[in-house]
Amino acid sequence: MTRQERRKRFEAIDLYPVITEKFCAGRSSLEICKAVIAGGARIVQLREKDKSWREVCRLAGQFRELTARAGVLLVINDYLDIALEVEADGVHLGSEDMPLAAARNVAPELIIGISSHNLAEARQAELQGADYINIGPLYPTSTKAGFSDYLGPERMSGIIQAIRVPCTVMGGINPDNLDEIIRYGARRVAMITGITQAGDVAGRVRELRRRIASGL
Ligand code: TZP
Ligand code: MG
Repeated sequence: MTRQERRKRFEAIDLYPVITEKFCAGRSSLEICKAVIAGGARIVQLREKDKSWREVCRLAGQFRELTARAGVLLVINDYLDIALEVEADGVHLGSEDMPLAAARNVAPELIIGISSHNLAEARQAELQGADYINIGPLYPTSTKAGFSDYLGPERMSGIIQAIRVPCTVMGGINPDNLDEIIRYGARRVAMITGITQAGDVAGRVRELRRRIASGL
């Protein structure tokens, strides 16, 4: 697939499940990947911070098999080399990862997502050519250490309105605060634990997608 085709499919996503095995409530990340696909997700991100390169690469290959079969986009967090190795659709990079321009040189056909924590960072990522921008954390969350400044729905809304490339929003989003962020304009919602810790993951994905779509 070309980058343009990938970008077009990215634009149409609603829910963006991000899978980290240690937040999967004792289940394997592969099992959770299968469940999010069964629930109708159109994209999955593999995000592993504590596993070896080899282990992440092995998991990424398994995620690729499942997602390719279902026509689901696959994005790898942090590791551009693994994204290329398994023929993922994209890579998600933060401020401590490979810079966007360098990643683009190496991988011209991948979509590149960039993390931002405020409007200035989001604008900079857009100027540098990010394919999408993640905004967060919106609310306190146990999965993202070292933050004290949470954006909340109003600042989130300001950033979404100021940016032209697709924005995803993340951080502490769950079924209880989803309506609020939809009211403030969120249309692409990324979640780790709001999905991976659900008892019925496929059912949770179905419910969240329906609620995001109904906000359109
Ligand atoms: N970036 C901003 S918040 C976050 C990341 C990776 C963690 C979100 O996890 P959860 O469980 O959806 O709050
Ligand atoms: Mg990173």
